[in-house]
Amino acid sequence: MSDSNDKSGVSRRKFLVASGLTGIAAGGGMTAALLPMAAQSSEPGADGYVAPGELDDYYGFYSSGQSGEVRVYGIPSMRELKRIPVFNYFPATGWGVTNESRKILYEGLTPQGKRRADKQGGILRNGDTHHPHMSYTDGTYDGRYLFINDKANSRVARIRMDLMVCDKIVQIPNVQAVHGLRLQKFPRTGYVFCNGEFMIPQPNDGRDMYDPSKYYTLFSALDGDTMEVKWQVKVSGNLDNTNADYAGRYAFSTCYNSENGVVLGEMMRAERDHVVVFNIARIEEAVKQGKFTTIGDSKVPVVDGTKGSDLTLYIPIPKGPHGINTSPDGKYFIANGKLSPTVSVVEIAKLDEYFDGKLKEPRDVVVAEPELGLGPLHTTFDGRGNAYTTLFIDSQVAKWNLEDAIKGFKDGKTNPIRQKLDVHYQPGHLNASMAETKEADGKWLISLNKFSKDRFLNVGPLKPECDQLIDISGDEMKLVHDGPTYSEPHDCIVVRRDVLHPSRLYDPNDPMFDDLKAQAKKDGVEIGKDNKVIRDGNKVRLYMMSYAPNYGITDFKVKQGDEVTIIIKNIDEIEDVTHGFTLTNYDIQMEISPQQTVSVTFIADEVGMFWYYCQWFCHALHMEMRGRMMVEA
Ligand code: K7E
Ligand code: CUA
Repeated sequence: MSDSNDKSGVSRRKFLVASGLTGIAAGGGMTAALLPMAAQSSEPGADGYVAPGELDDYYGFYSSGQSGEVRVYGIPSMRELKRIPVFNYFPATGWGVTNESRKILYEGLTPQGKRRADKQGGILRNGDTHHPHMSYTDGTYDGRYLFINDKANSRVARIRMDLMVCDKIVQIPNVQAVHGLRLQKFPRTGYVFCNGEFMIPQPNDGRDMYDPSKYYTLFSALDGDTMEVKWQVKVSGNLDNTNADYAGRYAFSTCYNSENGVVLGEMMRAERDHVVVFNIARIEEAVKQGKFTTIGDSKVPVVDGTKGSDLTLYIPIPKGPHGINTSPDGKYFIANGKLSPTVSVVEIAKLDEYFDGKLKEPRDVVVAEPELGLGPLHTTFDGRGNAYTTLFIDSQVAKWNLEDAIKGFKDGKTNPIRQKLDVHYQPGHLNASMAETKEADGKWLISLNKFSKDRFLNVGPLKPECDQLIDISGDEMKLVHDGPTYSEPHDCIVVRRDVLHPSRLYDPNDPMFDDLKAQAKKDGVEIGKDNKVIRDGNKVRLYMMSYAPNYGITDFKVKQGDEVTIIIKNIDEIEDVTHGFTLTNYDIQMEISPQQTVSVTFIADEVGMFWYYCQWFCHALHMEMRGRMMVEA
């Protein structure tokens, strides 16, 4: 079977439009009404319509806010394809239930995080994902990993793109609320940069908590390969969003609380806050030379990047800047004013000049500051020199031209604004196809709107958000689709489908199964060949296979109080034949996809007979796929 993610998208698309038009000709008025844009437009698929059975051209990877997961969409159809559990508990797959997922959720926690998790049965229950970003090689997506922040419990997770499952989670020490997250784009990822949003007393052990003048926060760099925190930078003010250049030299973060306030009024005082630029090479050098401290029980090197340090540059920016976005040509970054109607354009080459001592004033790096409208939050790009900025208060997306903005900054009259499009309503992030890479292709733009109000059937006080699909391939932005999403994707990236080559089955030789194999070897069992119950004191390990519609073991007995571990390999090799294991009234449920091995451990504390069954519909005899556990007193 050929790879469905190859570059045949163009021909599929042509076929789609051709068949759509045939349908109109043959089917008369009804079909034409369903396909209005296809009939009018010469641009293939400009309506975003993807016919049944057809595949999308792009993947969308969405965060999910307070739901704590990552969602996978097809773009432009806006069809939701998958939810990847990360910081949440997810019964359908057993995330937070299986031994394998619980290890991922636990082992990267800080000592404080482990103490918290221990009190709650070994997991933290909440997550708040904002910023999903895919690993880079040479300035574009390489399809290895997706990284995502957790603001609620200050964590960063990594998702393997071959399986679309999370394989590592680390809690960042010495910070609260990991918010902004972006990746090193060159030469590769490399560093995962993340912002601790809130300032806290350091160490946070009760000593300075009533003295906010002692609070500060840290910018962290972790290694995307090992998921170790390599270094942290102490900063002045707080940290909101972050981004990196395309040369591997700088990262930069917005700050909305340069006042170091702890209540709203204090945080709003200054007319200008700032962007702090991190000079990566200088920070690495300082760490190498031992010019760092550590905080509390953390061993992570912390360098001083507060105002006056030569590791950083503080650029004054009006007022409470939020999003920060690098143009795909690598020349500029844009800080979005939020409380100021302006966005500030910084020329990245001028950062070199500043750090070389050739520029005196930090503001000398700003080359444009166009006024776009009320509440600019985030900006994206089409790869043709245009930028698109969400205006939260105006409920609009503003399209503007970067070179004209720079010209206008000099001559005081060139107007960079090309178009403003109403969106519905209150947009936060927006992202265009491949816009976070040097391969920005300017086809589709998603506006992630915080409020849907009247756009969908009323479902009570808590309503979905409204993510809108906008065609940006032509001179004018065209709104083509409303997509409801539920609490609460902040951000998404739109990735060309040929970047990714997900597996169809698990690979039984994947190192993720090594721990189970080692245990099985000690027990004299071969996973996937044997169905066996091993007793080891009061520990019972049950190894079995699943294959539609059977479990390898349909009856087993244990004694009350035994610690029981169930290890199941799904030996089916047919794509999409997923089995499950649900132990009724024992609150256990997990997924076993083809060629996957999973395990779950529990105490058999309730005496009696308990059915287990397969909860993923796998076969005509799926209802019959079950067995009994006997727990003897
Ligand atoms: Cu909601 Cu990126 Cu967390 Cu802006 S952030 S809107
Ligand atoms: Cu196996 Cu349902």
